[in-house]
Amino acid sequence: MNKKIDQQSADNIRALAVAMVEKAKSGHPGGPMGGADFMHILYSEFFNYDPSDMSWAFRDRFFMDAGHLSTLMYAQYYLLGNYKKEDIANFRQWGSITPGHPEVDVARGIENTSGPLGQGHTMGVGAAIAAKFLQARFGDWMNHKIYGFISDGGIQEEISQGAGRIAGHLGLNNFILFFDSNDIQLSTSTDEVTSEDTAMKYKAWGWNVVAIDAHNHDEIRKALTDANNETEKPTLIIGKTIMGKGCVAADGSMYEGHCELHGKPIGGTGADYNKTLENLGASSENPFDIYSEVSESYQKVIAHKKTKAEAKKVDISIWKEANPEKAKKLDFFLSGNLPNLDFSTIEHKAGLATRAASSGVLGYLAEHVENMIVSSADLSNSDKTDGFLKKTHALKKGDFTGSFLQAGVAELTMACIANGIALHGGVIPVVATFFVFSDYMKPAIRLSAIQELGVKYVWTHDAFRVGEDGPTHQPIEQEAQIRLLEKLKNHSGNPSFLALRPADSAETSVAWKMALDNKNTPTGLILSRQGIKDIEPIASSRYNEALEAEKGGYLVKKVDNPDVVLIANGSEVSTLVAAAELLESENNLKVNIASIISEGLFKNQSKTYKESVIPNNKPLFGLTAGLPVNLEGLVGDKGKVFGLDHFGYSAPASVLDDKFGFTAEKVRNQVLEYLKKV
Ligand SMILES: Cc1ncc(C[n+]2csc(CCOP(=O)(O)OP(=O)(O)O)c2C)c(N)n1
Repeated sequence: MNKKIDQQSADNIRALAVAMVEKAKSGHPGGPMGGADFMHILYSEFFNYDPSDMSWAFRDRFFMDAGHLSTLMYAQYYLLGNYKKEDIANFRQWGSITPGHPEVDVARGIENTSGPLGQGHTMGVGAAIAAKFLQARFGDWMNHKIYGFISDGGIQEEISQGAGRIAGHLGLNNFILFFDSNDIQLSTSTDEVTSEDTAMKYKAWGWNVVAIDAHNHDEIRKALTDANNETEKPTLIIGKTIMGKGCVAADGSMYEGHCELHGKPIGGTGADYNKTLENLGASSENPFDIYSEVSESYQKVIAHKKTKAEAKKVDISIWKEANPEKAKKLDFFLSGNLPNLDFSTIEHKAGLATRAASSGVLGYLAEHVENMIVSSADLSNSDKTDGFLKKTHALKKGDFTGSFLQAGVAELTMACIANGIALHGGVIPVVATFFVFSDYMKPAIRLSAIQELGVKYVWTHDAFRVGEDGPTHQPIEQEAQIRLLEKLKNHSGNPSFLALRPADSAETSVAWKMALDNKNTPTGLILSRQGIKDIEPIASSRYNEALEAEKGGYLVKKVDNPDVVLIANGSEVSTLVAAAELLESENNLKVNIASIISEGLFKNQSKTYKESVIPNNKPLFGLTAGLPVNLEGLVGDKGKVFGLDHFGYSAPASVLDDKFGFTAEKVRNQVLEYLKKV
């Protein structure tokens, strides 16, 4: 401990943050200046990781909530050798590895993408759950910590209620959240928008809460030491900080604590850029330099961390030798590979709702995939994740041997937790709710997509056939929204989401297979509430034929030279089968039917394949219980899509089918009308 060097290090971080924002002419200097002391003490004295092996599975994790404070992380990891000077000087520029808000980059210490306030620390809660899950199976030697960093904005975001409740309820003592409490936010000071007692709020959720002066290094040390020793509860360290700590005006007076320091280069505020750098011990000619004494000190920090990690790795290899079976299993979990699964062996009763078929698959997975956490937002008996739950038990405080997370009614929190579980690694997250409530999850789905995480979303009650519950519970426009993500590429150049709406039980088994095989993007399974007549196999077994869904779409009914090709996904495929029977028996028409489980995946197939399913020289008719746009891209200008263009109504599902025109008879008539015009 060297007071002078600690002060210099924190000041160096402040100066770097100020300089990065000034050069980029964009960013947030004031917050990082306040949080610098905490970061330096955390990273130089507490945070365990191996600088030569950044993706080491048993490293501590740092989950940033306040993504606008990315300079804080870049400056800190620059001192730790993960960035070069030019990276720091290129903050927020095209092609740089220091973007405006951090994106997942584990090799450099960036564990999560953050920016939308509130989600970052909730991902930390997810990572803490994953760590506890693994610890319960492999032993307490696996005692790494998950640190979170949150600001006033994140504390105010509604999601912090879900994260706080769940972390407290589960007793996540491995989660340590630092709250940079500077009482300033973007447009106002906090007292203009809130009068809550944040400490009491977190205490009420079962947290250990401590308030400190977070510019006082000894207080930071004590808080972190106590938090690390906590055995029962997550810890919230409320660190009082000063926005723009260290800023100086042109006349040499201090210029700290001002709202305008939050979000613009300090040269454009009452502070003076050069005077501030000078006050922080930096040179205005070389503002991106690491001070020589700080550099020396950090070399020692890096060496010490390596030595500590090496010692821990020796302990781990001793454990592995003594526990070869467990070690093998642990390595397998961490590899991200799947065990051998044979979905063809899952038997479904006839005519199941696809949510019920999914329940059967989940029961199979509960017996064959040991590292899955399935979660439901208080709907497990409706979304049928209870098929999994029946074979395990829920996670609870002090007992993480189960594999089910009862998230309570908190869809967004649950989805963010799933992102955090995926980011941690070693555990596959599945989250479930009604499809209409995917609306409550959108911000997290978007981050699953950006971060390229293999989260599995299970959405049941997929259409107006929810029935009596009425328009609030009947999804209409949701499929169109989710399918938009299939059209949006991630930074690896792939469709950022895989949306699967299976047509019957066999396709549901295949959809689950596809979901598990899809490790690099999120997958959504869109499942029916009502029973569906199974599709008849054409030649072989129904499951084998349904495997063609892996190409995104295929023909479930095939004749030579059809008069019309009918197109749908999900339960509308069986409606088309019923309509086709009428068209063939009573109207003497020849009909093909295509089941397109994922438009995005289908569009990526070869032209020849696509044309073998949806020919461009035949009349095309699409049926969807959602907006017509769901199928317009498949049917094209010459075809016709029958869908809904209004919200649902409260009535029994069969009545709605009739009123909305989704009976076999009415669909047949629609097809005939259409054929008259082509
Ligand atoms: C969900 C969400 N809403 C709004 C914003 C825009 N935004 C960025 S920072 C901020 C408030 C910043 O206040 P605080 O969290 O206290 O950070 P500090 O001022 O201490 O830097 C807002 C509203 C955001 N990033 N995320």
